[in-house]
This record gives sequence, C-alpha cells and structure tokens, in this order.
Amino acid sequence: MILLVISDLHIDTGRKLGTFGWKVKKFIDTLERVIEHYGVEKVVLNGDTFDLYKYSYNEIAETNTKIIEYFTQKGFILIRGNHDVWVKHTLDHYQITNSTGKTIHIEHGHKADFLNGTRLGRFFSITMYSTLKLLVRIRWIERTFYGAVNYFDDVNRIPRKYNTFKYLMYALKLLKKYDMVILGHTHKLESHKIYYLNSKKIYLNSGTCSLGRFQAVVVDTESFEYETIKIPKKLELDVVQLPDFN
Ligand SMILES: [Mn+2]
Repeated sequence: MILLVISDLHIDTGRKLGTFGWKVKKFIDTLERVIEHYGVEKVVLNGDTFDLYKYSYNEIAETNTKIIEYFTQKGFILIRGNHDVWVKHTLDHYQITNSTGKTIHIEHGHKADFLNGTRLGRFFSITMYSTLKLLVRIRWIERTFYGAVNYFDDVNRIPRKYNTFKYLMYALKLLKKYDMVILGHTHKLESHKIYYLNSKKIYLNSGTCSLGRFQAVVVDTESFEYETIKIPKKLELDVVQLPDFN
C-alpha cells in the first residue's frame, strides 16, 4: 500500500497568529497532485492538523468547513498532536503491519517533550499563547512573533526550536519494537536508515505543511521504499518536480 503522511498543518482561523498560510484550494490541489503522482492509497494526518492553542475547535471549524469536509470525505486518518488533543475522532497513533510482518508505527511525537507531552506542560504553553493572543494586538509584537516563527522554521537553518536529537532517541526507543517509525511535530523533514538490533530500521519525520509549504513522506508499506517530499512556498504546481521512490 502506498501511504502518504503529512503533519503540522496548524490550520487556524486565518486571523491573527495564523500559521497555516495556504489558500485551501491550492493546498488541496497540491495534495491531490502528490496523491496522483505516487498512487497514494491512504493519507495520514500525523497531528497538529489544527492549531488549538490559539483558537477553539469551533472557531477553526467555522472558518475551515471546506477542508474539514474534504479530510472526512476522503477518509484521511487523523492522529492527535499536542495542538489538537481535544479534537474528537483522532487516534493516539496508527500502525500498519505488512504481509512480511513488518510494522510501521506513526505518531505525532510530542510525547518526547515536557512542554507538549504533559498536561502541565500544555497548560504552560496554552497560558503563554493566550497572553500572546492579547499582545499581538500591538503591531511590533505581532511582527516579532512572525519573525520568530519564520526564523525557527527556516528550512535552511539548523533546528533550534526543537532538539531533533531528542526525537531521534524517542524514535529509536520505538524502533526496538517496530521496523519503521514516522513522527512529526519538529517541523523538520528527516529520514534516517539505521542498522539496529540486527535489522534495518527507518525513522522518518513528516516535517510540516505550515507557512504555505508542503512537506510529506510517502512510503510503500510492502517494499519499505520511501521518499521525502518538499515543495517550497509559493511554487507554482506545474513546475513542481516530485522525486520518485529511491
Ligand atoms: Mn506538535
């Protein structure tokens, strides 16, 4: 089965503090182009699909009916991230075992850190965001906030916002049990092939579809071939070159 995993869309209300940064139609067109190119049979939304630190689900649902309907209609699998732990009908993780008995484990990955993985940590984060929501009424603070978001998410920079080593360690722990682990949360697209415990293990990170970018991992669950996909912001669809399986 061909599986596409995307994460960290951070769909918001389109008002202040929004980080999705996509026009819904263009996002869906991009997604469909990728689905068609690889013959994707199942799509997993690996957490932080919605940005509920800043807005309530109702607020987000009201302004995003089209995209939510699309996800439901297509039967996409919805995994909980730290930003959307409150969304109904989401899974903690998702697993697929192929015909040779190899298992792929997919989860958002926030359980690896205190600030997002615990109730107390989330309470701190949410308090911080509610304060920020009031403060961004002041223009220079809003500008600084977006400056910081863009800085930390810059694809060309070595990750600072998240210590990706921590997530790699978390993935290794899961890889004792599973053959492939796919996390999100760090907004950094990654792929690692590791020879571990006498077998070949793979850790992938699905990156992010926020700030108008499209990042994803596509996996053939039978052959374990995979590819990372990275479409930069504002690139016209007809010039996008999608890599083939390696
Ligand atoms: Mn997250």
